[in-house]
Amino acid sequence: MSTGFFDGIAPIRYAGPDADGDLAFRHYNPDEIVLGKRMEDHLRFAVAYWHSFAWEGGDPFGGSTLERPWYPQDSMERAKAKADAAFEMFAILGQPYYCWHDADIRPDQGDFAANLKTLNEITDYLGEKAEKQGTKLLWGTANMFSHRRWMSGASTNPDPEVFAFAAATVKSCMDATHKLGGENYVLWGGREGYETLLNTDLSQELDHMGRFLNMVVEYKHKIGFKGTILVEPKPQEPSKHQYDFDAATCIGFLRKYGLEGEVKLNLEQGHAILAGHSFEHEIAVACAEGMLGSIDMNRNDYQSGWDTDQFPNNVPEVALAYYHILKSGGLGTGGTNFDAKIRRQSLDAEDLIAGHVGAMDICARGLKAAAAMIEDGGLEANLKARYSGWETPEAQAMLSSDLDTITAQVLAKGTNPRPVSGRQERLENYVNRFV
Ligand code: XUL
Ligand code: CO
Repeated sequence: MSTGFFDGIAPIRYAGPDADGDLAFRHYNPDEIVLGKRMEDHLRFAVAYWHSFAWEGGDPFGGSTLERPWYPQDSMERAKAKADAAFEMFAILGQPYYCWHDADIRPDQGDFAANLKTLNEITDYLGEKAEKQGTKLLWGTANMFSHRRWMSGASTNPDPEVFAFAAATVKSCMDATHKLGGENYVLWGGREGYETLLNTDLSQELDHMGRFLNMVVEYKHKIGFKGTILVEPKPQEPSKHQYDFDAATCIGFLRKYGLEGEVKLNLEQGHAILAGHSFEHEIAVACAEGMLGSIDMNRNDYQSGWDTDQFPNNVPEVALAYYHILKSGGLGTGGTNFDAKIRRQSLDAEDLIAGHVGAMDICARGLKAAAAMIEDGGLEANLKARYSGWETPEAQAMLSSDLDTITAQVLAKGTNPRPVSGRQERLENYVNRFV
């Protein structure tokens, strides 16, 4: 049933770079072939249900600013109205995928059994709509950070009853994701961390988190879920210290608990910035280990230092991210999820549409620029030249040698390396020719 919220907004179409008006795609052309594959199949866009439909416009200093026909979000009737509006927006945008937390889609009825009932009911409803419309679930996840029960963590909570509640919650969300044909399942541990070491046994908490994730993987195999299990790094916020700090920390954690072949990473641009990294750094670290799973394409404000979850709007940043993704073979079962929200002053339905349209266009431009750099091969040729010294048999033999032998060779040859330019400015100029 239409809520009327998006009435008057026509489906967004590709109209080329000279299109009139702001509600048209200038670059995102789903059927355009890029490096032998449809643009839509490279990018695999997803809408984040929480920001677009559940978030009411609050910030740390003020409550709701938005008005929506499905507020207050406390009944099954309005949860269904919210789903109706969500699917209307997916259709207007031509979005192939969406993502949810349990708490975004169902009303909160208090205890576990009641929430399980509403989760099952609403996911049946979403399933029928998805089937009709052809919209797919990129991933499902459990919100184990908003309710006060999670304030000291979920799987890392000192209270075993909260661990049990978390296990049951994740099982219910994995079941729902599986039922809807979800292509991934995500765990982001916003409260899996600590506020102060004065009350925290860090080593026990990490062991519990490792065991919990193993249970998730065991359950995935038990139910025959074919999607990918993903963890999403973030250094802090809401916890002061979050255990899944960044890609490198997560990879170390996954190896320690024997999960490196089972779990990949969902990397978010804004989280990379909070960790003091660039997005392409995080992507390159994951790719180097074969652990890139999916991306959340939303930036932070560079001055405020918060997780502001804004739609992407910087082509060079996005182009470098997709460059590393394309180089490592693409997103696989993952996609480009806009874990992004409009600003709290952006009240209108058109603002929500425009945020996504701009983001989709920016990603299309970034993808095309990345593909052009790959086809041109300039960066790859530079890398090959820079490391070409390692192609000789002597250099390769050194890697299985030892310090004594190498030192003797240095003395015998009178080795005295001549530094060569890293050519950074020339490479930056090269990239700027494509973006
Ligand atoms: C929070 C965040 C989450 C995850 C899913 O910063 O990014 O929305 O993407 O729980
Ligand atoms: Co995210």
